[in-house]
Formats: sequence, structure tokens, C-alpha cells
Amino acid sequence: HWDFGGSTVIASDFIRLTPDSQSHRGAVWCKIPVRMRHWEVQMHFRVHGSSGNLFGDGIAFWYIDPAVSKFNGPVFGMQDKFRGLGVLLDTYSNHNGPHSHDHPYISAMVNNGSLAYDHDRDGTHSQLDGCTARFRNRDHDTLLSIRYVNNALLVATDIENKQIWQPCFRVPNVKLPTHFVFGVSAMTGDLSDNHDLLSVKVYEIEPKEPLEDNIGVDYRTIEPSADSAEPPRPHVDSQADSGWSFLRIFLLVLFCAIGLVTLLVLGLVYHTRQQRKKKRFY
Ligand SMILES: [Ca+2]
Repeated sequence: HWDFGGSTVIASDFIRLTPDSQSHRGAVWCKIPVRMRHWEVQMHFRVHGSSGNLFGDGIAFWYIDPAVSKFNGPVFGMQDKFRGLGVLLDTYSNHNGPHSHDHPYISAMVNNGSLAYDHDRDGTHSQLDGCTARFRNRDHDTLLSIRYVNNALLVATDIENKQIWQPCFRVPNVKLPTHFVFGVSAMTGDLSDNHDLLSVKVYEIEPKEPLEDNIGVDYRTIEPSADSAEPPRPHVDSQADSGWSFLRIFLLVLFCAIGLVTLLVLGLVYHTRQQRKKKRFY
């Protein structure tokens, strides 16, 4: 029922999505669409590496539309502008702005296919909510729970070896259709880590008080959407970036000017030679 791709290696008792080396993307995904309206996924994973403070990029859980979303891309191994839900376990802090938080950081993103994930800002513009969770290089089991019940998304961790689910965040009003697929992917870039998956357990949840669903609604056709917990803020390039952009524009203009002058000079030389040739003929 499961398929895999990229750098994924299947071992006897776990799946290695990426090895602890640069520029790898790996993924596993379930080929069977999820028919359940309310579910919980418990993911037993392990992120570990030899380096002390330089490691990345992270591992992610997905519930996505397999028709338009592909497991080979820059968002922790998923292509950008996916359709569905991503729960992103980001180990490396690319973002050093006023909205920086400690890493590893777990966040959720819901996308209808139109949003781009901003890797350089750790997705802080598009996340619904998030929490810091120190799951890396632990000697005991590390688990993640993703619950989607009554249109609410609840993400919890069990990473302190206490066998207790610690809530990470809860987001209400998350609209997701049925018949998407579950998947897990991971990515390394300049920095790396082993990203291992030990098990994925899927449970159907019977809500005590289910939502009053409209009769006749086709849950396959619901458009993925969610209310963001993050206050909207403009996307501003950092000073270093704008400085580089200015330098690039300046160089581009300079090269264009040099190119134009060279063309003019060559044109003039050619024109003068042609004139001389004509003079010789007559
Ligand atoms: Ca990051």
C-alpha cells in the first residue's frame, strides 16, 4: 500500500528517508486515499546526526492531493504549492528576523495549491501555528501525533520519554477534503541529518459530538483552507538581501552599458570600413 522515492532506503525495522549527507530528498506515501472524515496519525520518527549545531533541514508529515502534489521538491522533500496539509518538523533556523523562534520547530501549513513555502523565512508567513520541540538526537523514542477531528487540527509530541502526549498546538476551522493521501518526507541541503521513520499508525476517530454535517455534501470536493493564527505581515526582504539585489541591478546596468558601447564602437568601425571600400570602388 506504500510507495517510496528519492533517497529513501528501506531497512528491516525502519525507513531512512535521508542519510546524514548533503542534498538528499526522500519520501514514503500511502497509495490508498483516506476515506475517513476524522483521523489520528501517530508517527514514530528519529532525527539524528553527528554534527553538534549545524544540521538540517527536517522531516514532514503530509495529507495531500496526490493528483497535483508530488514527493520531490524543496519543501522538506515535497514540491512547492502542494494541495492539503503539511506538518513540518524544521530542524534548522534559516530565519533570523524579529519572528524567529527556537528550533527544532513544528508548524502546520494548509495550502490550496496557491501558496509558496518560503524556506528562507522558515515558512513563518504561511504557518497556521507552531511550537518548539527538541526531538533531535534523543536516546529514547520520539513520536508525533496529528489529529484531525471536527475540522480541528491538533498536533502533539511525545519526545520526553514520558509516554504522554504534550500538546504542540490546536487550530480550529481547518477544512480538508477526504480522499487525499498520507505521506512523510525529509530533506537535507547544505546541512544534513539522518531522517528515519520507524512506524506510522493510522486511527479512525469517532467524535463524541460530531459536527452537524450537511446531508448531501461531497467531502471530496472541500477546498483545503484554514484560518491562520499568525497575524498578517508584509513580506520584507532583509537588508542583506536588498543590498545584494541593488548590487546585482547595478552590475546588470553596468554590463548592459558596456555591451551597448561595445556594439556602438563595432558598428562605427564596420561602417567606416564599408565607406572606405565604397570609396575604393568608385
Ligand atoms: Ca528551516
